[in-house]
Amino acid sequence: MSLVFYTNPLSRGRIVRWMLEETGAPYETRFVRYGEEMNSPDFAAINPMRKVPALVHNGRVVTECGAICLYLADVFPEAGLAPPLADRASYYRWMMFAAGPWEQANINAALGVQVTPEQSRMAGYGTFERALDVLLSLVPDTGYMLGGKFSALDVYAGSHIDWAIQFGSIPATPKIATYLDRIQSRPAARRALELDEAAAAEYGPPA
Ligand SMILES: N[C@@H](CCC(=O)N[C@@H](CS)C(=O)NCC(=O)O)C(=O)O
Repeated sequence: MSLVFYTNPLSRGRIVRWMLEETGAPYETRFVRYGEEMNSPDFAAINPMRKVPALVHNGRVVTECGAICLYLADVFPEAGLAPPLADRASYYRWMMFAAGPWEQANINAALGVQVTPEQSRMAGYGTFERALDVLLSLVPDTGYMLGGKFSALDVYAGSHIDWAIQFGSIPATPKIATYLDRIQSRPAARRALELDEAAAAEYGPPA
């Protein structure tokens, strides 16, 4: 079994690192520096978008954080990170919501892109406010986004919520902070953070 993780420690790759640590599977990390290395023909052959993260599993490439999380949950079922097949409606629904509408809403807000009411009909996320309301409706008072069991949705959508707080897009209410603490205090989440923090100075973005 070969599992190679291409990432930069200061990137969305942190989501995938956490997910990899949750699976417990052994993997090799190859750090990719921003700029020349990420735009090199070698890396473009893996991800023509020239972005991290990317995963190569037994020669097969998976890119896009959300897709990688779904993929890892399926490839390592013993880790119990995906609900049973018959019970995946909310799982798929909210993974895709976080990867599509929410991500676009958040990035546009961060870039200062405002959509008019007419344009919001065409924008997949409608308005930032509505997308945010929906995202935050996933935060549970107790347990996890899908109920009593932690899943890849907590890794992925939980990371989006954490990043939105860090970027100043949303406030950290006590309920959100309690939920984030619940998921981020997991041993796998802590290990993942330590690994990326340790590599950040050497491989982080150029000054
Ligand atoms: N939609 C992609 C986004 C990946 C992405 O934008 N990665 C950034 C780092 S967080 C990147 O590699 N940027 C380098 C560049 O564009 O030069 C995903 O979810 O994986």
